[in-house]
Amino acid sequence: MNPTIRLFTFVFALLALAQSSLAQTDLRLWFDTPATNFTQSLPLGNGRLGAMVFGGVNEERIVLNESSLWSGGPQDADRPDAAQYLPEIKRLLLAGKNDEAEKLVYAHFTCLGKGSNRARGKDEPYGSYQVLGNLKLTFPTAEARHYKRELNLADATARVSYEQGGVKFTREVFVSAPDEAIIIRLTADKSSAINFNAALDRPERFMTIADGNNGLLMSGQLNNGTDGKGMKYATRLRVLSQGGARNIDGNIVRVTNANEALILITAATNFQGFAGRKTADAFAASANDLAKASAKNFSTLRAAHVADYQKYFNRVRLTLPTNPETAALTTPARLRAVANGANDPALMALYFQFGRYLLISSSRPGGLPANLQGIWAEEVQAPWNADWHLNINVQMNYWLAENANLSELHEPLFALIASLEKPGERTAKLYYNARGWVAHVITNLWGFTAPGEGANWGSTSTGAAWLCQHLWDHYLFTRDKEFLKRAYPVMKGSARFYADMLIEEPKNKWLVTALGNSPENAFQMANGKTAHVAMGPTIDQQLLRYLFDACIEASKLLNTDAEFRKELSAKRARLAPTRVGSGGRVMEWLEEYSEPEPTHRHVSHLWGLYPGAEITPEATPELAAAARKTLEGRGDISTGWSLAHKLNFWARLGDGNRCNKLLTLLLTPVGFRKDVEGVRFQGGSYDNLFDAHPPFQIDGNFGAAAGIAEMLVQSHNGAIRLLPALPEAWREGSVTGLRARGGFEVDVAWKNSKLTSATVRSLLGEAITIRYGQQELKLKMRKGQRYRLNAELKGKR
Ligand code: FUC
Repeated sequence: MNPTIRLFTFVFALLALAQSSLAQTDLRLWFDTPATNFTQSLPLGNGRLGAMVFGGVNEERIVLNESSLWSGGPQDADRPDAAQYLPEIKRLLLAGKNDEAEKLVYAHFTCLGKGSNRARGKDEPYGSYQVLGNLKLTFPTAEARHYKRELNLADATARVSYEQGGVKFTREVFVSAPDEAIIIRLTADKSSAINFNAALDRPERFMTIADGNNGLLMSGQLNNGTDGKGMKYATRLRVLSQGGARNIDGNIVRVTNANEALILITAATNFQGFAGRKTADAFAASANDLAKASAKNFSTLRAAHVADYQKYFNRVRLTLPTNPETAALTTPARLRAVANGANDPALMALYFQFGRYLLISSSRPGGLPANLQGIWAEEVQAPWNADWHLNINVQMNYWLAENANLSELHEPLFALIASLEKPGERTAKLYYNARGWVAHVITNLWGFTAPGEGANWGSTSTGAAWLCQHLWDHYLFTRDKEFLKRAYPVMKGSARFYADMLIEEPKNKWLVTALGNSPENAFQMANGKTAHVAMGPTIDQQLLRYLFDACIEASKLLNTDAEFRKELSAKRARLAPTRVGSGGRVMEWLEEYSEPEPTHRHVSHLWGLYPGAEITPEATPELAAAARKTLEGRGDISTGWSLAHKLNFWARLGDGNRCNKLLTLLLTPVGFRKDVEGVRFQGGSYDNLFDAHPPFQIDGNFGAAAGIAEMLVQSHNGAIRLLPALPEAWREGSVTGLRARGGFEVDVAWKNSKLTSATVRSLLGEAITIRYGQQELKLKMRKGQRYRLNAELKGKR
């Protein structure tokens, strides 16, 4: 080789190497074995229908879900005489007798009846989200080789493949939103090779019968906790096969010697509440969907699915350095490699996109919001009833909706919020004798707004305020005035409630919530007793500042409610401020109590740091320093969602390396470590990247994805910050399509840990300040205009 060519070859090789470490992130989760349990199976969904693919060779199990399949039913859980006890509860709180107040709350200010029945509400009126059933496919038993099972986030399809007796078998599974069906195709590379039986079952309350000459119908009715006549559902399966034979044997479909088979599954319930299909007849709806889907061929179904999915998914691309030593490993092995110290930023990029994938698959406009497990559950008694918890969890599910460019998918949460207004008005009246509406800590499909059954956790009264933050934040991102017109009355109703329930505390004459509860955390009083119920916990005050500000602003924008605005402004000015305690940490309550559990998973008093924005390093450096101390005191180790919350906190504090540490903890395989830094650690990731509380709880997946976006671009308080929390390990990379408040779309690229270029597209034509480190640029673009800037924030339109 002549020297010039050699030099070129060398340079090209170098370039290729640099490229390969930054290649487009592999968007696959994959395994070389079938799943032996739920948290190894692969989730698919269209927002309403869910499927978890186990991929067994001799028996395939696919767990089926339908998002409205809840037991329980509407109930009156409000105590009619609760308000009678409120004056005495307040008196005790004002006198510092929180433990006595808490006793009274237990006796008279919880919900009526069993509430969530300590998270086991399936046979109570509260109910539980339940599994729809299992599809079981049994195949002739034989040894398999070259087994592979994968979920590709690029096309939202799961694939299982293996070789048996020289024949390569493949299964493809996806859940189509346009065709409202779960679609499974079985193929082989030799003709007449496909043999299987298909069956449908569920743990209880089902009957499966033949449906025509190539299908099954599984139906039943769940317990409503009163007369047993709860939700009705129907699941239908149809097998379309080519070649060979097909017949029905009782409640089994048998396929023999086929060339190819297509299995279609549809399902519906008769839920006609605030969102979802609203079909009175589950039998008719599932039959209708099935008839429509089976009239199309596989490639038509597949093309429609991919196009529909990609219109959301492809909006954001994230590329982080690939580690050649881990890139080729199966997903579980990759998790273990990272836990053993390997650096794998690309796995974090995959985890980010997995979060986006899960939201696209579990939350679609017109549908129900993602619950504690999204839409995926294999039990009839799901953990915590897989309900909507309002003291962080359902909100965390939606933290990524706006910044990760999935704004429309936020809508199911708004539908849930609006649905709570009416029952919440009754709760507000009966408990607090207040105007407006309130929701506490838990809610279900049935409009539950009463306090939870335990005073220690169920008495947080600012669930509604936290929900309303999502309405305003959606407006801040989109500036959608029509939306604001619909959302404002709901926000106003919530603000009205709190405006009524506030009381004046004696020491500083601040206005504080009463009663309140800093989510689920206990404190020790001077008398040595432990309590949870308090007036004016810090989180409440931060939430109300946010809500009142939002209502004041919105009422101005909509030119309405001048009187109410005045009332809110006056009360807002008197809300207890966020304060720093003698230990230099943010105070969680009005008093400096000692804490029985200093590492408690909730870090509620930093709500103002994230998702709120009243604490920032720029505007409130002392509070930001106190927030740091608070986080150091709490420690990093906790449940999955708590790790995700801390990730967002550290992103706001601008500490990229700490974010990287939290992400590494989130990616630690469950059970891999017994303790970290001397603290018992159970959280992390399951093999399928589902977040572990434990058990599986999806909020951590969503919260972590939001946090990764927040590490790269932030947009609170009127400025877009580029790369505010970049870890050293993410030396180079790029992201495109993140959203910023004010209607902006942002792309960023960096090298050697420094910004190289960014593009800001203005969708609405608003003025904006761009920040990178200490540099600042004020920009005014026209609607639709884009601005490309370099590392010095200099650029061109
Ligand atoms: C909150 C948390 C718990 C759990 C539950 C579903 O109450 O405090 O850790 O995540 O929700």
